Amino acid sequence: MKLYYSPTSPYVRKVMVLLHETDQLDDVELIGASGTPLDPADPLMGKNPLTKVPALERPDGPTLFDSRVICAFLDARAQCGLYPDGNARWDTLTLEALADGILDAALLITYEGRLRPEGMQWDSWADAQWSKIERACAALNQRWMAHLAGPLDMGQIAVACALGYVDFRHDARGWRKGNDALAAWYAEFESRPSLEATRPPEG
Ligand SMILES: N[C@@H](CCC(=O)N[C@@H](CS)C(=O)NCC(=O)O)C(=O)O
Repeated sequence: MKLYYSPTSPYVRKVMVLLHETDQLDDVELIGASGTPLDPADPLMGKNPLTKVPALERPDGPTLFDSRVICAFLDARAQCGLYPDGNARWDTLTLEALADGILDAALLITYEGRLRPEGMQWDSWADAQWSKIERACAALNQRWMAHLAGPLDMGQIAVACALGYVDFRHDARGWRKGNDALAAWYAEFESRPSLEATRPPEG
């Protein structure tokens, strides 16, 4: 299989952490495909019409996207149970959606600052995206700590990748304030070898 990837993409990181945790790294060749909406990555043309990473090309089926689909596929392939059966599955999927929502908002702030010409940037809009992240972090801190402390699942991996990206690009906004339990959980979780091996490079 070929994984179209970017080393700084937090969505790709979800997949990479899963590959580490489920011992499937050797089954995937990494193909660099960093791009932006303004400058789509060439290797993704014909693979993912949305020209986003991650995308997973398979020898025996259509290319998969997005990160949630790829993670569910790879987990099923290795039968690792990172998406549990029964009622717990809906909690895991909701937690992953919450984490991806943090990422979506954080990426929009990044694009606003990096891609939009300076005179056209709109601080209130970026602040409104940040409000989503604040509400999501508060929800994690208040309602999801028992789940985060439980057996490893894809929801936890997604939350760690989301918080890692917020640290990476928007550290100055200070997501830890008022979220002590979440910050303590993250401090421990990010020391897992799979998280350490996939930390984004500076820049
Ligand atoms: N919902 C998608 C989001 C993927 C995404 O936005 N990836 C970014 C990199 S972090 C990208 O490829 N952006 C290029 C673009 O938007 O054109 C997923 O979960 O995989």
